[in-house]
Amino acid sequence: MRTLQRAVTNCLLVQTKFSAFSFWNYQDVCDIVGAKYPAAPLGLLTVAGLLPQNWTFRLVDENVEPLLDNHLLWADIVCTGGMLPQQKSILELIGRAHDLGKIIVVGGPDPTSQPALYEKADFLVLGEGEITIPMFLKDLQEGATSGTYVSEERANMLESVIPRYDLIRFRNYIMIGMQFIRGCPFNCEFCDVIELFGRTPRFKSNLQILKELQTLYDLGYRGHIDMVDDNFIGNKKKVKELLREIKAWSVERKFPFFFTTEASVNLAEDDELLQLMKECDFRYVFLGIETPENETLALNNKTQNVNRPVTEAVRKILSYGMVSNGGYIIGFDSESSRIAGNMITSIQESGIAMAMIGLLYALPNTQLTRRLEDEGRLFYATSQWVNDTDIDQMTSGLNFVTLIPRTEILNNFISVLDAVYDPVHYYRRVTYTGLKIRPKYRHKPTFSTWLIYMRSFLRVCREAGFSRATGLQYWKMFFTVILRNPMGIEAAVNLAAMFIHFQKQKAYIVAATNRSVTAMANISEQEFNKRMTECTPAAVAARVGVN
Ligand code: B12
Ligand code: SF4
Repeated sequence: MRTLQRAVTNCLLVQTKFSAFSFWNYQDVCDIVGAKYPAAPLGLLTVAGLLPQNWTFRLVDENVEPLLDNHLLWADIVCTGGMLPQQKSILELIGRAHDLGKIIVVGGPDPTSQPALYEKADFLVLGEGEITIPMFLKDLQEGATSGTYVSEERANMLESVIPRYDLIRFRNYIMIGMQFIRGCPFNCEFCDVIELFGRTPRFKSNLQILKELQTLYDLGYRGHIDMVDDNFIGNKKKVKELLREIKAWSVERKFPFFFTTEASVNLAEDDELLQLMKECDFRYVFLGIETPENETLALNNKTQNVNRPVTEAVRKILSYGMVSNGGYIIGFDSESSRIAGNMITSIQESGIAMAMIGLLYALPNTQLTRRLEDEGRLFYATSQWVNDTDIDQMTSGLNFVTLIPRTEILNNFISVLDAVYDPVHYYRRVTYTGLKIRPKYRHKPTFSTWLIYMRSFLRVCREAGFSRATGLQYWKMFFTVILRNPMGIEAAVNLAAMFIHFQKQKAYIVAATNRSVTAMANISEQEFNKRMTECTPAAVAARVGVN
């Protein structure tokens, strides 16, 4: 084999497929706005920035276009990686690359958490690429044909590279990701972020973020940037400094971008921070709410949410022009028998339209997984792709012996989804958002983008306004908001568009969960748990053919 480092190396980066029925794959909305997939593959763009810049790169995102044999044949080296739901597609790609005689390098969160599953890859470059890619390149230069690279060391974010944003077609995506922080100071039991990235938040420099913004600007990108941080406000002092700089940069360039991010609920307690976010044109914030029950929050170490009234927080955030989305989990050991009702009430009262409700999933390599393993309650099979099941929090959660009867949890899950994604209830939350929001959008679309917005708006009117399920609700919401708070109509129509995806996704999840409930009726819970816990890692690995 020729030494790849010395030759002109053709490097193919492949973002493999996600499940079509994920909460996050709002394909209908992509179709409406003329995109192909919601989010660009930031991990691989960063990897491209870390590899030798004399290599020739090509990126194929299978969520956007098919991966052809010709793409693979062009490559000297194939790089891929990603999350748990991509496990099946990554394993398939390893086989396909090998069939065509190609070297394949695998990295990213799932391979880092479960390396044994990916051992057929030639190179496993795990953890943070900033640390392990140089180790891999050194070996490659010395003629290595395989290897595994791990490191306890954390990357110095002050030395970050600029992701190779030039490798994607912007129009394929609704948003482009950018990362400011890695790590989170909190300690939620179910969270893998603190295992992968640590509990001390590490920041890029403000200058680095401005360079990344400038790169996107120079490449001609305009529009939506998602700050992919797990908790953008993990260090409020730092983030305020950054926001002041982003604001000055944006003013000079007439606000080419608007932003979304994830934050903890205590965002609502800091008016200065909210004001700065508003001035930079932040439009959506994802809040990890998890459960309305304080005892459960406390038992899962999510103490930062205990006694924090979500309804007030959401109202406050709306008053600064930002829509809150929320993440919720069902299936905690300690949740009460009233959890379904409590969650529905909490979501309805808060007015959070986009509520991502999942079943508790013990992600590999978390405190929760280790505890369940110690207690003999973990199902190994469900963190590994077996048969044709998607690995998704909504369809394959509860990968452990539950203390509350499983069927009860599944029925609670169905009740919450049915209620929250009932058109009347959903549109009530959209109307609330539309009436309460006080936006001052700084980013103004170009004329051609404005035309796309108008076309998208007409499509939403057609699909939501003339649908039997939502027509009445849509027009009622539309006229209420436009007459009483016209500045809220854009946010409200966007949320209405999302419902086109949510109603299909809900139907899929409810049907899948009902199938699980039916299956449970034919087997005792004890027998089910016995079978699942007996499926050891080695047995599962043998079934998926990884060793
Ligand atoms: C943004 C984000 C999303 C976004 C966008 C995803 C996208 N397409 O870009 C959305 C909201 C859609 C999303 C959804 C989900 N996510 Co998510 N997400 C993230 C988040 C917060 C940031 C990812 C990111 O862009 N990071 C920045 C880049 C630069 O880092 P990176 O991708 O890790 O890449 C680095 C290394 O991993 C490595 N690397 C990566 N790939 C490769 C490849 C090679 C060859 C090499 C050498 C190295 C390498 O090098 C890079 C530089 O260091 C992470 C948490 C985190 N802090 O990373 C979770 C995270 C990746 N998500 C996760 C999960 C579980 C999900 C969901 C399944 C459920 C959920 N939590 O909502 C869904 C499924 C999505 C779907 N479409 O079906 C887990 C993955 C756990 C696992 N073991 O796989 C994470 C780690 C945390 C979490 N619990 O949420 N997610
Ligand atoms: S706040 Fe979010 S990112 Fe931080 S530990 Fe908890 S779940 Fe993880």
